[in-house]
Amino acid sequence: MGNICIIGPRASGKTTYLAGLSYFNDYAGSRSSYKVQPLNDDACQLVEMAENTILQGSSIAPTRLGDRIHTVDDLPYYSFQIEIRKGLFKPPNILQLNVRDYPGEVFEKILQTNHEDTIYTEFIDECLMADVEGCLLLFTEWESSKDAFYSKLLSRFIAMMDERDRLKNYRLAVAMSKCERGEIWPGRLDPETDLFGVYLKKTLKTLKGKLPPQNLRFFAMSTFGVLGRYDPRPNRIDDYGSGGRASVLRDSPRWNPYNLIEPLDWLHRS
Ligand SMILES: Nc1nc2c(ncn2[C@@H]2O[C@H](COP(=O)(O)OP(=O)(O)OP(=O)(O)O)[C@@H](O)[C@H]2O)c(=O)[nH]1
Ligand SMILES: [Mg+2]
Repeated sequence: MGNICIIGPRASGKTTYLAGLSYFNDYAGSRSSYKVQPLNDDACQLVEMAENTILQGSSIAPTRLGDRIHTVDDLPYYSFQIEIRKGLFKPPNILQLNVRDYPGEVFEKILQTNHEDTIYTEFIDECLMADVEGCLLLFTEWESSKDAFYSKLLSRFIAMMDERDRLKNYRLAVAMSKCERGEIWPGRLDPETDLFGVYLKKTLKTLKGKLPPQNLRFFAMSTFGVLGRYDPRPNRIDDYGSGGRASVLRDSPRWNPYNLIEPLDWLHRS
């Protein structure tokens, strides 16, 4: 099994994360080494997306709720087998990851959800279904207005977990994405204290106040990463033309993602 949902606001890097995970299908540059094998057509297309877009120095298009998207089933659904190894003599953690690529828009509207909005209620129902192990929640912005908004939004999400009896049996991996950014890169070592405890205090308090500690963990990750082990400059260029929300890879041959697998490994651990 391995139904995990990946959610987060617009432009938090969800689709790029999935493309990066698929492209590095045999990766040893992380604390664990891992292999990723696509199991359906959509998942195979993610590798092409990485090759034709990210590696070419372009940005992946936002996932949008357009005219052709009426239900969650119209959104891409990816299925992979992932094998994670932590050492030669330890058995691998093998998971089948089934995940839908939701647009950030549906996450941001959690507070406004009403029963007439089919796709929004379907989104919540699907994320909190009984066979979903947990959720990877990506954040990238940290202004205090965002902190207040995310905190309220997560209170609502947690209330909906409770309504569905998922409060005590649902894991939440909360990650700061794009952590190659200079001002937050040092905070990656202890993201709970040095990222969430500094930049998203209200959000942190809401989560810790309501969820069992064993089901909540904080991560920092970056699909783009930095230029090298001894070169901590971010491997990205900001694309200011798009309002500062878009960035592209700076040096494709030096693409080394940071910490992509760790949240999945934790979410799937028994
Ligand atoms: N600096 C940096 N930018 C990134 C990283 N990952 C993604 N991005 C950029 O962030 C922007 C948004 O990425 P997406 O993957 O489209 O984000 P999303 O969460 O899928 O957004 P929606 O589909 O709109 O919900 C793009 O310009 C990406 O190139 C990263 O690790 N570092
Ligand atoms: Mg997307």
